[in-house]
Amino acid sequence: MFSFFKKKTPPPAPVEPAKEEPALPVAGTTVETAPQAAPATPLEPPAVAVAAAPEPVVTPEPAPVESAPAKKPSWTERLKAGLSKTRDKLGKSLAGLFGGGQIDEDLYEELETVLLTADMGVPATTGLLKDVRERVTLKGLKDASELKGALKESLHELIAPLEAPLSVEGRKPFVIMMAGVNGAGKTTSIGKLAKYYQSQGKSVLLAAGDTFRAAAREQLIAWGERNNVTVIAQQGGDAAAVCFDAIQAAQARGIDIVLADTAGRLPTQLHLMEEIKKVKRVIQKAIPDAPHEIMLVLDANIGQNAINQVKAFDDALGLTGLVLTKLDGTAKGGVIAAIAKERPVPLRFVGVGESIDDLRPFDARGYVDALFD
Ligand SMILES: Nc1nc2c(ncn2[C@@H]2O[C@H](COP(=O)(O)OP(=O)(O)O)[C@@H](O)[C@H]2O)c(=O)[nH]1
Ligand SMILES: [Mg+2]
Repeated sequence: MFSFFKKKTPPPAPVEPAKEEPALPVAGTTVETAPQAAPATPLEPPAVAVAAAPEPVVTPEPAPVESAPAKKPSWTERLKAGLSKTRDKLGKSLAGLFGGGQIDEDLYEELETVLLTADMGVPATTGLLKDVRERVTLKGLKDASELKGALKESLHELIAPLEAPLSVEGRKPFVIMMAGVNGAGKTTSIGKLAKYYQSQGKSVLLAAGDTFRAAAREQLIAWGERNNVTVIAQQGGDAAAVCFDAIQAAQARGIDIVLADTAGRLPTQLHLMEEIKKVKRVIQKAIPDAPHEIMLVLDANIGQNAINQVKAFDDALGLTGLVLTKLDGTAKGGVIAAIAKERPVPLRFVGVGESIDDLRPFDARGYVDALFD
């Protein structure tokens, strides 16, 4: 099941980037997990497949659990359920506001507090209030019950530009590089995205670019085996080399999409930010216009911190897209409005759970409806 390519090259260059990286930065031993001849049922937990791995397989994170196949709730229902905490917080306060009575300054003040509490941030909140006021004046609204519609429209207008679905057409392979802090959901999202694209008939290859922790590599390898996806990994290699190898393998095999995992890092860890810039540069050596997508994965629970992360990673890498995970279980779903206002990088996907289909393209209207209705 495994094939090993031993590459007799000198040890890896130090992480500190030289001005010019070698054309072919290979190091360590490339481990490739080929798809199994008889594919396991997608999403089923691994049976014995992982036992054949060259090292003991560590499963650091719980495997995605498939929700009951019988009556699976629709995505809208799951989005709504996922956003329930944000909605509870917002909705409870808003229900009081929209209950009736006059639209007056007190009401606007309360609305301001509610929006700030949902982590929309000051700039977005100020902008939304101004917009709502204009709508109220324009339409001659008097009653507080009419305010909800105005707010929904304002919010939709604000976040609609974030709805820009990722097109993976026109490039082969289309290279997607993931970035983000530890635990944001990068590896999990790669698994979900691999399934998402496979279900659209695309072939996918994964690059185990989180080379800092052996467990991270094993997590991706185990996932790939379970789901019949090739994973390119290296023992003792560096992330740039793994990604380079993965792209070459994808080119050789006519693979449609390469999903490159990377180690978690904080934007304040400058040496690690340099390291991920190097990963990007080395990917460019394999394909000059790659990576075609640089995605920052954000945990919605971090609320307003998301803005700082988006700005820092965008400044360092030039982000082309975002994934917002864990909208379930957070009351901070309003952070989408803050991103739209302060650094509008397209929000490609949102995650509302650990199950494999809990990641979907962002739909601004669906989000607003799930929040208010
Ligand atoms: N509830 C929930 N958990 C998630 C979501 N996305 C990822 N996770 C969990 O977050 C944890 C960290 O994910 P992981 O992909 O390993 O993060 P990484 O360090 O960025 O690669 C795991 O337990 C995942 O199952 C999501 O959308 N909702
Ligand atoms: Mg990871």
